[in-house]
Amino acid sequence: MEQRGRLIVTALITGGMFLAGGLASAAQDATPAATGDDHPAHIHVGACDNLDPNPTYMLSDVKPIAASEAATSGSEAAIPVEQSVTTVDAPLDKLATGGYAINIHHSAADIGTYIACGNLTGAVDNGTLAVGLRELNDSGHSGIAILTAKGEQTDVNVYLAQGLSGAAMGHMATSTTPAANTASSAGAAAASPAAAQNATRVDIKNLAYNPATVEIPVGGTVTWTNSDSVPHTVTGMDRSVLQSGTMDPGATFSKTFDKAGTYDYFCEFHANMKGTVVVK
Ligand SMILES: [Cu+2]
Repeated sequence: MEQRGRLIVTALITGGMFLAGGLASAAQDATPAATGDDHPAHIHVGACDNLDPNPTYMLSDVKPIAASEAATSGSEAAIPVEQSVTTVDAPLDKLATGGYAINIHHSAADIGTYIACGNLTGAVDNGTLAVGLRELNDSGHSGIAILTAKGEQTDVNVYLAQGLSGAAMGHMATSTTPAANTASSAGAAAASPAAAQNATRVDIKNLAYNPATVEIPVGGTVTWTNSDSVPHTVTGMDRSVLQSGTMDPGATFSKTFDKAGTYDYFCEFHANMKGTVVVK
Protein backbone atom coordinates (compact mmCIF):
# COMPACT_ATOMS: atom_id res chain seq x y z
CA MET A 1 0.00 0.00 0.00
CA GLU A 2 2.91 2.25 0.90
CA GLN A 3 4.54 1.50 -2.41
CA ARG A 4 1.32 1.96 -4.32
CA GLY A 5 0.85 5.34 -2.65
CA ARG A 6 4.31 6.35 -3.70
CA LEU A 7 3.73 5.23 -7.25
CA ILE A 8 0.59 7.27 -7.36
CA VAL A 9 2.35 10.33 -6.01
CA THR A 10 4.94 9.84 -8.73
CA ALA A 11 2.16 9.59 -11.26
CA LEU A 12 0.62 12.75 -9.86
CA ILE A 13 3.85 14.66 -10.16
CA THR A 14 4.43 13.35 -13.66
CA GLY A 15 0.93 14.42 -14.53
CA GLY A 16 1.68 17.79 -13.03
CA MET A 17 4.68 18.20 -15.27
CA PHE A 18 2.54 17.39 -18.24
CA LEU A 19 0.00 19.97 -17.20
CA ALA A 20 2.54 22.56 -16.24
CA GLY A 21 5.30 21.76 -18.66
CA GLY A 22 7.60 22.71 -15.85
CA LEU A 23 7.30 21.41 -12.37
CA ALA A 24 10.53 23.19 -11.56
CA SER A 25 8.96 26.60 -11.83
CA ALA A 26 6.15 25.59 -9.54
CA ALA A 27 8.48 23.93 -7.08
CA GLN A 28 10.67 27.00 -6.79
CA ASP A 29 7.73 29.07 -5.70
CA ALA A 30 6.50 28.99 -2.17
CA THR A 31 3.71 26.45 -2.22
CA PRO A 32 0.51 27.99 -0.97
CA ALA A 33 -0.28 26.93 2.55
CA ALA A 34 -3.16 24.52 2.88
CA THR A 35 -6.32 26.43 3.61
CA GLY A 36 -7.53 23.86 6.08
CA ASP A 37 -10.77 23.45 4.17
CA ASP A 38 -11.77 19.90 3.47
CA HIS A 39 -13.16 19.59 -0.02
CA PRO A 40 -16.41 17.65 -0.53
CA ALA A 41 -16.19 15.34 -3.53
CA HIS A 42 -18.87 13.57 -5.51
CA ILE A 43 -19.47 11.54 -8.62
CA HIS A 44 -22.10 13.29 -10.70
CA VAL A 45 -24.01 12.26 -13.78
CA GLY A 46 -22.87 14.22 -16.82
CA ALA A 47 -19.61 15.75 -17.92
CA CYS A 48 -17.60 18.52 -16.26
CA ASP A 49 -18.98 21.17 -18.59
CA ASN A 50 -22.53 19.91 -18.12
CA LEU A 51 -22.93 18.39 -14.66
CA ASP A 52 -26.13 17.29 -13.04
CA PRO A 53 -25.67 19.33 -9.82
CA ASN A 54 -27.32 16.59 -7.81
CA PRO A 55 -24.54 14.13 -6.84
CA THR A 56 -25.03 10.43 -7.59
CA TYR A 57 -22.28 8.94 -5.41
CA MET A 58 -20.70 10.58 -2.38
CA LEU A 59 -16.93 10.45 -1.96
CA SER A 60 -15.13 11.18 1.26
CA ASP A 61 -13.80 14.72 1.65
CA VAL A 62 -10.47 15.52 0.04
CA LYS A 63 -8.10 16.25 2.94
CA PRO A 64 -4.38 16.77 3.40
CA ILE A 65 -2.37 13.56 3.60
CA ALA A 66 -0.48 13.27 6.89
CA ALA A 67 2.24 15.92 6.85
CA SER A 68 5.01 13.44 7.50
CA GLU A 69 4.30 11.57 4.31
CA ALA A 70 4.27 14.69 2.22
CA ALA A 71 7.48 15.91 3.79
CA THR A 72 9.39 12.74 3.06
CA SER A 73 8.05 12.02 -0.40
CA GLY A 74 10.44 14.21 -2.32
CA SER A 75 12.60 17.29 -2.13
CA GLU A 76 12.27 19.81 0.64
CA ALA A 77 10.00 21.79 -1.66
CA ALA A 78 7.55 18.92 -2.05
CA ILE A 79 4.07 19.99 -3.01
CA PRO A 80 1.54 18.85 -0.41
CA VAL A 81 -1.09 16.43 -1.66
CA GLU A 82 -4.68 16.07 -0.53
CA GLN A 83 -6.44 12.75 -0.79
CA SER A 84 -9.85 11.13 -0.68
CA VAL A 85 -10.38 7.36 -0.52
CA THR A 86 -13.84 5.88 -0.99
CA THR A 87 -15.38 2.58 -1.98
CA VAL A 88 -18.33 3.36 -4.23
CA ASP A 89 -21.28 1.04 -4.61
CA ALA A 90 -21.11 0.78 -8.39
CA PRO A 91 -18.99 -1.34 -10.72
CA LEU A 92 -16.17 0.39 -12.59
CA ASP A 93 -17.67 -0.71 -15.91
CA LYS A 94 -20.69 1.44 -15.14
CA LEU A 95 -18.73 4.46 -13.91
CA ALA A 96 -16.31 4.40 -16.86
CA THR A 97 -18.84 4.47 -19.66
CA GLY A 98 -18.59 8.23 -20.05
CA GLY A 99 -21.74 9.26 -18.25
CA TYR A 100 -20.09 10.36 -15.01
CA ALA A 101 -17.63 12.92 -13.70
CA ILE A 102 -15.80 13.44 -10.41
CA ASN A 103 -16.36 16.93 -9.10
CA ILE A 104 -14.56 18.54 -6.16
CA HIS A 105 -16.24 21.36 -4.28
CA HIS A 106 -14.45 24.14 -2.44
CA SER A 107 -15.87 23.42 1.01
CA ALA A 108 -19.03 22.39 2.76
CA ALA A 109 -19.80 26.05 3.36
CA ASP A 110 -19.09 26.92 -0.26
CA ILE A 111 -20.45 23.84 -1.97
CA GLY A 112 -21.47 25.86 -5.02
CA THR A 113 -17.88 26.62 -6.00
CA TYR A 114 -16.28 23.81 -7.95
CA ILE A 115 -12.48 23.63 -7.71
CA ALA A 116 -11.59 20.63 -9.90
CA CYS A 117 -13.35 18.16 -12.14
CA GLY A 118 -12.60 15.16 -14.32
CA ASN A 119 -14.74 13.16 -16.72
CA LEU A 120 -14.72 9.42 -16.07
CA THR A 121 -13.93 8.25 -19.56
CA GLY A 122 -11.10 6.35 -21.13
CA ALA A 123 -9.77 2.88 -21.41
CA VAL A 124 -9.96 0.72 -18.31
CA ASP A 125 -6.51 -0.80 -18.07
CA ASN A 126 -6.20 -3.95 -16.00
CA GLY A 127 -9.15 -3.00 -13.83
CA THR A 128 -7.95 0.57 -13.33
CA LEU A 129 -9.09 3.85 -14.79
CA ALA A 130 -6.97 6.95 -14.17
CA VAL A 131 -8.24 10.39 -15.14
CA GLY A 132 -6.98 13.91 -14.64
CA LEU A 133 -8.92 16.43 -12.58
CA ARG A 134 -8.56 19.82 -14.12
CA GLU A 135 -8.64 23.11 -12.30
CA LEU A 136 -11.89 25.03 -12.20
CA ASN A 137 -12.58 28.63 -11.22
CA ASP A 138 -8.92 29.57 -10.74
CA SER A 139 -8.80 27.33 -7.66
CA GLY A 140 -5.17 26.38 -8.19
CA HIS A 141 -6.19 22.75 -7.51
CA SER A 142 -5.69 19.99 -10.01
CA GLY A 143 -5.02 16.31 -9.66
CA ILE A 144 -5.73 12.74 -10.59
CA ALA A 145 -8.43 10.22 -9.76
CA ILE A 146 -7.65 6.52 -9.85
CA LEU A 147 -10.57 4.09 -9.92
CA THR A 148 -9.96 0.41 -9.27
CA ALA A 149 -12.52 -2.30 -9.97
CA LYS A 150 -13.54 -4.30 -6.90
CA GLY A 151 -16.28 -6.61 -8.12
CA GLU A 152 -19.58 -4.78 -7.96
CA GLN A 153 -17.85 -1.89 -6.22
CA THR A 154 -15.10 0.55 -7.15
CA ASP A 155 -12.29 1.97 -5.04
CA VAL A 156 -11.96 5.66 -5.83
CA ASN A 157 -8.74 7.48 -4.91
CA VAL A 158 -8.61 11.20 -5.52
CA TYR A 159 -5.37 13.18 -5.28
CA LEU A 160 -5.30 16.96 -5.46
CA ALA A 161 -2.45 19.42 -5.19
CA GLN A 162 -2.20 23.16 -5.51
CA GLY A 163 0.08 24.99 -7.88
CA LEU A 164 0.88 22.10 -10.21
CA SER A 165 -0.06 24.20 -13.20
CA GLY A 166 1.45 27.37 -11.83
CA ALA A 167 -1.93 29.02 -12.10
CA ALA A 168 -2.10 29.59 -8.37
CA MET A 169 0.93 31.84 -8.48
CA GLY A 170 0.11 35.52 -8.79
CA HIS A 171 3.00 36.36 -11.04
CA MET A 172 2.19 33.47 -13.34
CA ALA A 173 -1.36 34.63 -13.75
CA THR A 174 -0.26 38.08 -14.91
CA SER A 175 2.70 37.10 -17.05
CA THR A 176 2.24 36.43 -20.71
CA THR A 177 2.93 32.94 -21.94
CA PRO A 178 4.58 32.91 -25.36
CA ALA A 179 4.11 29.15 -25.45
CA ALA A 180 0.43 29.68 -26.09
CA ASN A 181 1.20 31.35 -29.40
CA THR A 182 3.22 28.48 -30.72
CA ALA A 183 1.18 25.73 -29.16
CA SER A 184 0.27 23.05 -31.58
CA SER A 185 1.11 19.83 -29.84
CA ALA A 186 -0.68 18.71 -26.73
CA GLY A 187 2.43 19.18 -24.63
CA ALA A 188 3.04 22.73 -25.74
CA ALA A 189 -0.58 23.67 -25.32
CA ALA A 190 -0.65 22.27 -21.84
CA ALA A 191 2.39 24.33 -20.93
CA SER A 192 0.18 27.38 -20.78
CA PRO A 193 -1.97 27.53 -17.65
CA ALA A 194 -4.72 29.16 -19.69
CA ALA A 195 -4.65 26.42 -22.26
CA ALA A 196 -4.82 23.77 -19.57
CA GLN A 197 -8.04 25.30 -18.33
CA ASN A 198 -9.41 25.28 -21.83
CA ALA A 199 -8.59 21.66 -22.45
CA THR A 200 -11.54 19.56 -23.53
CA ARG A 201 -11.66 15.83 -24.07
CA VAL A 202 -13.62 13.78 -26.54
CA ASP A 203 -13.81 10.03 -26.09
CA ILE A 204 -14.18 7.88 -29.20
CA LYS A 205 -16.19 4.85 -28.25
CA ASN A 206 -18.76 2.56 -29.85
CA LEU A 207 -18.20 4.20 -33.24
CA ALA A 208 -19.08 7.67 -31.94
CA TYR A 209 -17.45 10.86 -30.69
CA ASN A 210 -18.43 11.51 -27.13
CA PRO A 211 -19.59 14.20 -26.73
CA ALA A 212 -20.33 14.76 -30.40
CA THR A 213 -20.24 18.54 -29.99
CA VAL A 214 -17.81 20.41 -27.80
CA GLU A 215 -17.48 24.14 -27.31
CA ILE A 216 -14.17 25.77 -26.44
CA PRO A 217 -12.84 29.31 -26.26
CA VAL A 218 -10.42 30.59 -28.90
CA GLY A 219 -7.04 29.09 -28.08
CA GLY A 220 -8.64 26.06 -26.46
CA THR A 221 -7.45 22.52 -27.05
CA VAL A 222 -9.44 19.39 -27.77
CA THR A 223 -7.93 15.98 -27.08
CA TRP A 224 -9.52 12.92 -28.63
CA THR A 225 -8.90 9.45 -27.22
CA ASN A 226 -9.70 6.32 -29.19
CA SER A 227 -11.30 4.02 -26.62
CA ASP A 228 -12.60 1.67 -29.30
CA SER A 229 -11.01 -1.55 -30.48
CA VAL A 230 -10.76 -0.36 -34.09
CA PRO A 231 -8.87 2.57 -35.66
CA HIS A 232 -10.59 5.89 -36.24
CA THR A 233 -9.64 9.36 -37.42
CA VAL A 234 -10.60 12.91 -36.53
CA THR A 235 -10.79 14.58 -39.92
CA GLY A 236 -12.06 18.06 -40.66
CA MET A 237 -14.18 18.89 -43.68
CA ASP A 238 -11.06 20.91 -44.45
CA ARG A 239 -8.31 18.36 -43.91
CA SER A 240 -5.65 21.07 -43.83
CA VAL A 241 -7.26 22.41 -40.65
CA LEU A 242 -7.94 19.17 -38.81
CA GLN A 243 -6.53 15.74 -39.59
CA SER A 244 -5.43 13.24 -36.97
CA GLY A 245 -4.44 10.50 -39.37
CA THR A 246 -5.11 6.93 -38.25
CA MET A 247 -5.69 6.72 -34.53
CA ASP A 248 -5.13 3.17 -33.37
CA PRO A 249 -6.99 1.91 -30.30
CA GLY A 250 -5.70 3.77 -27.26
CA ALA A 251 -4.20 6.61 -29.30
CA THR A 252 -4.81 10.27 -28.49
CA PHE A 253 -4.77 13.32 -30.73
CA SER A 254 -4.83 16.97 -29.66
CA LYS A 255 -5.58 20.09 -31.63
CA THR A 256 -5.47 23.72 -30.52
CA PHE A 257 -7.97 26.00 -32.23
CA ASP A 258 -6.76 29.56 -32.62
CA LYS A 259 -9.63 30.84 -34.75
CA ALA A 260 -13.30 31.15 -33.89
CA GLY A 261 -15.62 29.05 -35.99
CA THR A 262 -17.58 25.82 -36.25
CA TYR A 263 -15.43 22.87 -37.24
CA ASP A 264 -17.33 19.81 -38.41
CA TYR A 265 -15.34 16.63 -38.57
CA PHE A 266 -15.80 12.93 -39.33
CA CYS A 267 -13.99 9.60 -39.37
CA GLU A 268 -12.28 8.55 -42.59
CA PHE A 269 -13.12 4.93 -41.87
CA HIS A 270 -16.70 5.36 -40.68
CA ALA A 271 -18.44 8.12 -42.58
CA ASN A 272 -21.43 8.11 -40.26
CA MET A 273 -19.19 9.17 -37.35
CA LYS A 274 -19.53 12.93 -37.10
CA GLY A 275 -18.55 15.56 -34.59
CA THR A 276 -18.32 19.31 -34.19
CA VAL A 277 -15.96 21.65 -32.41
CA VAL A 278 -17.40 25.10 -31.78
CA VAL A 279 -14.72 27.71 -31.09
CA LYS A 280 -15.85 31.07 -29.80
CU1 LIG B 1 -14.09 5.52 -37.17
